[in-house]
Amino acid sequence: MIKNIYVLLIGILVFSVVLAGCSSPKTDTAQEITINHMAKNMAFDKSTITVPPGAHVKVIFNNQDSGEPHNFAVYETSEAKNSIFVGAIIAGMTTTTYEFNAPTKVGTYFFRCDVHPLMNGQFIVQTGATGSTSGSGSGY
Ligand SMILES: [Cu+2]
Repeated sequence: MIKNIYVLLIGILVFSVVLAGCSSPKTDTAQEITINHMAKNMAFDKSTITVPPGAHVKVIFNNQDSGEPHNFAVYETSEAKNSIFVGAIIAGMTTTTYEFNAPTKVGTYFFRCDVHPLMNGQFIVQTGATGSTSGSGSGY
């Protein structure tokens, strides 16, 4: 009988912990951002991409250059030494979706095509950003 009470108490304890876990505020849920990004005529179609810190970023990447390999990669700086995300190279004409998490630290980072480093731009992490792009992009 005493043993049964212990089992019941442990049951209540486990249930309480599970319940507490479920009701805690979801402050750590990453914001989902979708960006359309295109490579055409050996250039990207935008020069800045702005997202909120720690966002889960989906880049729908459309390579419009027939037979030409391009990718999308994000680095800490324009030296392209420390990568944040390196997308697989795809030959045009193809569309692929890249997914990665943006840095949690606010700042101006760098994106480029690894095959054609002159195709590049700024990847900006900004508090309150909703996922926006601007510019006409650089290339060859
Ligand atoms: Cu390229």
